[in-house]
Amino acid sequence: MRQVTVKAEPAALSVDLDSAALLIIDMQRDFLEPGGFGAALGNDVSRLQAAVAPCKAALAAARRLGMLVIHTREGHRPDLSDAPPHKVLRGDPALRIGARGPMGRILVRGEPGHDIIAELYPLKDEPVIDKPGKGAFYQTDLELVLHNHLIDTLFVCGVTTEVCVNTTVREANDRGFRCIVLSDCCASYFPEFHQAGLAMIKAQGGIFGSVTGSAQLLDALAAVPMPKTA
Ligand code: TIU
Repeated sequence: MRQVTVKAEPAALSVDLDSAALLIIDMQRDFLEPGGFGAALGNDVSRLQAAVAPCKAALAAARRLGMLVIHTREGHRPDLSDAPPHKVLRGDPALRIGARGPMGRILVRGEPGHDIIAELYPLKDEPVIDKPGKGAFYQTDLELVLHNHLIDTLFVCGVTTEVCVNTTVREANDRGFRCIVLSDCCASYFPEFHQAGLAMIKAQGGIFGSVTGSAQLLDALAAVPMPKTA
């Protein structure tokens, strides 16, 4: 047990780092870079850049302490058989899921745009969960991976705050996982939705989870010794 106290809202939390994981949601080129899915939906993708440096700092701290780090990616099979037709048919046909863009086929697994941005690229031993939906538990083995690692608490980063982060936090909460969302490690194309998305999580005594910042997490982790290597 490596117990730390993390300042958070609505209240400070005691966390055993050996039962905690860092979950980084959909920090993919398709959402953060021009020419991908986020841009195809009409968004200003530069708004998501704010989350990159805080995510990088949280990732470095988690890796230093040997915490489990899990990455997710939203995307579909090349034949789109796992993509609901109404999701595919939305928007301009030239910019739909499966259409060719500057980073390959939009939101399709194996294409350059589907991959995680270089700054946060997963290490070989870090699980990457490919998910067809917004929630990271839907039609994936994330819950199994967490149970096998005896994880009960998730520090959550990623994009976008009100879409894939919120959906995943709600799914996690119903499955008994405690979520601590790192506010500056998340971002939205809509600043007001970012704020509202965080407010919804921590309202009512933390109805879906807690919210804190990367600085509060780094403070809590600063004094923790690195794990003993075998
Ligand atoms: N559009 C939007 O805000 N988000 C998504 O479509 N997916 C994720 O949030 N990852």
